[in-house]
Amino acid sequence: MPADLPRLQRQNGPAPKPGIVHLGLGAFYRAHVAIYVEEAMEASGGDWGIVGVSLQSPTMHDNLAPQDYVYTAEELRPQGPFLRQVEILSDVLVARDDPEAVLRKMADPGIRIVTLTITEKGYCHDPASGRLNLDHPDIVHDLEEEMPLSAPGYLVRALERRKAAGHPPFTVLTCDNLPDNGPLVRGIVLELAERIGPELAQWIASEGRFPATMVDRIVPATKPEDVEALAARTGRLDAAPVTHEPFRQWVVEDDFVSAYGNAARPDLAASGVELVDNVTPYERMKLRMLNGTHSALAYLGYLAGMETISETVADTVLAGYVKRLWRTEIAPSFDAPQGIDLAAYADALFSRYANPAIRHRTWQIAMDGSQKLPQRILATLHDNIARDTPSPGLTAAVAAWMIYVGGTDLSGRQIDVRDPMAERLRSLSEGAENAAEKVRAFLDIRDIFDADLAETLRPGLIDAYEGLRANGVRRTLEELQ
Ligand code: CS2
Repeated sequence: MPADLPRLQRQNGPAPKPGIVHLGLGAFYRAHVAIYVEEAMEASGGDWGIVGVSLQSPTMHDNLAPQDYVYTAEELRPQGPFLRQVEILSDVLVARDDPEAVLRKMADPGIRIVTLTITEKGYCHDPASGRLNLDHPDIVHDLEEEMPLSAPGYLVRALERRKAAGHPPFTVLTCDNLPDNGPLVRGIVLELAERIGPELAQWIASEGRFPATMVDRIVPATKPEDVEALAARTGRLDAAPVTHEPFRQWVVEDDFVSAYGNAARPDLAASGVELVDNVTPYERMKLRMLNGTHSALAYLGYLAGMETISETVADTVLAGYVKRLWRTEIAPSFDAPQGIDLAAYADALFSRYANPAIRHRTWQIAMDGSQKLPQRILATLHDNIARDTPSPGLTAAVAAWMIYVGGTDLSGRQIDVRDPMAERLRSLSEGAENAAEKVRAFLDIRDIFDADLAETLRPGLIDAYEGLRANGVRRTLEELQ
């Protein structure tokens, strides 16, 4: 890091008074929700400063504290970057180091919303059923101890304190790419609360609010070279900038805790948030059209030796593949939200993927596939089977995932697989003799595949797995045309 430069500083006066606690302070949130909230406050006021919480790592705190929690958001426009200094964070806490400080802040009546970007695995649920996983070690801990480890644990214990103090609950606003994310987190919180105290669960069920949301902006992980390039450009050190594409979308179900009246949420519409009664059609479109093809391109692209998403769509075979996926396998599987033309949506996605300024690594998107596959790809496969429509492209994507999590690429090199199930997946693959056995072993994981889906997918998956291993990615995909 270029340490001899002056540090970034706050420019617009003192930090705003907080109204939001955010769990899981990563690049996505800082490049998306935080900017919407800052713009809403600029437009209409209110106390909507954000206290960020990292559940595990002190890195974000250590990078941001010396610059008073301000950071640069670098919008990667094709004609060159546009810089914005974001000043909405008022503090960053590290839950692992000081859980009491986090609970105290979440219980403060000035906090009216708790937002979450904890990634799929942070919900400690079973991805196939959407229910709380009571065997998850953090949940086992949180049921025994008052100081939680898991995000659901923090939500329940903080709500418990608010109930005891006679304060209304906060609205829980999940911003993760999960299907029906609001009802999902509500179910998880209620299941945990029920075990801690039925009265608490009843209070949360009647007073709490868990609006669903659809969030969208491509935000690659910040790399050391991004920090250096920015410092060279501005002459100031920002240890934690974010880079992001120009596009953004946030659709929010307008259902916040009513006790706070007009102060229940920032004026989100003022910053372009779409407030709707039902987020599900938007969520389904985004998870299937964007995240589904992102994951497909990540596994197939990685196995084809491609480092970034823009490299995958610059290749004619993969470009043809993803366009066909949208047209023939994904778009026909669901009803578009009213007024949206899915062909135009797919064209826009293609241009977003092709932006060469965004270096979004296939390896980054390939992480945590066991938690992502069900809502991104398997739900589409399920609906296509019900409609009797073949899905050779999505099947090839699932086969590529199976090869990827087996831990060895098509040339025999090791893959650094990051997934909460990584060890189990690798040992299943290594313990099976041939493609057919490997596919069968993966399909038997009920946390990911339901039994009927597994049965129907098996023959096609074995063919695709063998095809990819024998002929490589490009030839296999060419043969699908
Ligand atoms: C990506 C998403 O990493 C991933 O799995 O598919 O982070 C994607 O970039 C965002 O959902 C875009 O809104």
